[in-house]
Amino acid sequence: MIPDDHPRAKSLHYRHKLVEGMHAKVVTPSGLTAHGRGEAFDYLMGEKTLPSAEKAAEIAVCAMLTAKHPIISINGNVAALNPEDFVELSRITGAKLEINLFYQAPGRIEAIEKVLREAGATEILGLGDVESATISELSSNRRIVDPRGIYQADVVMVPLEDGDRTEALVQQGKLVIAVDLNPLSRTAMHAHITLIDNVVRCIPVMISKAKAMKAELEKNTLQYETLKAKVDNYINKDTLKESIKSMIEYLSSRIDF
Ligand code: PTJ
Repeated sequence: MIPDDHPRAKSLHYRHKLVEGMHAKVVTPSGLTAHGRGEAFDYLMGEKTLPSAEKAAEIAVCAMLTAKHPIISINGNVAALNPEDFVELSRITGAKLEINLFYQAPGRIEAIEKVLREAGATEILGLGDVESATISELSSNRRIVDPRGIYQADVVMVPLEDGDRTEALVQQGKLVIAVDLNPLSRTAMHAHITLIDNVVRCIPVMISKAKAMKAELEKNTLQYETLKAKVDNYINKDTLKESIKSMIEYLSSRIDF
């Protein structure tokens, strides 16, 4: 039980979700280490969404709304942290949810499916109900994909990812959107659009941007061509550089504590 007035209540709350998720087979034990690494980078940015992440979130939504076949890849950590947000983002953008795991173990896919259904998901790919397809450039378990999902996707969102798959998906000509608190990770550097932020903060930001853009598209005050142009003109390296600068500035501001 975490007291509400604990100075780090929010952070402990999410940590607790991961531990519970691990007991329920949703999270792999290595997921706890990955979370700890993420927490450390989150400290360096003051645990807030940076302006560069806001910008990347906007472009990511533009890419999803203009995609022919967008997919959101779901792993154990995101299923434990904020499944409702991913279900909502999927509903608003039309990007389907596909479970894709690095660490496969009996019962994990079913445990994650249960969490997603409880969060309101109606259609979930990657359940193994059809013969799987393979991403030949990959040797990890992530190579096994759903032929109706990641295999044929033009835009793939990979929140909290390991580097190999991002590189393989890029090699396959797909546009990759990553969420990673570490601006120096291979995923962050190889993706086309990287949100340097915590998934629990930036998915709600994406949802509100998607809602606003869709309302404008419906009113004809915004055109799909404009969204496409924003994606084409976006330079991910600038986002990475800006986020690193923000971290340095934040750390410098803390020296006189
Ligand atoms: O559920 P599975 O089997 O698919 O496995 C999922 C993990 C996350 C264990 C697997 O993909 C993995 O090992 O990932 P890595 O290589 O540890 O990379 C995870 C990256 O996510 C690191 O760069 C972390 O800094 C970052 N990260 C951790 N927590 C968050 C995060 N980024 C955004 N939001 C977070 N909450």
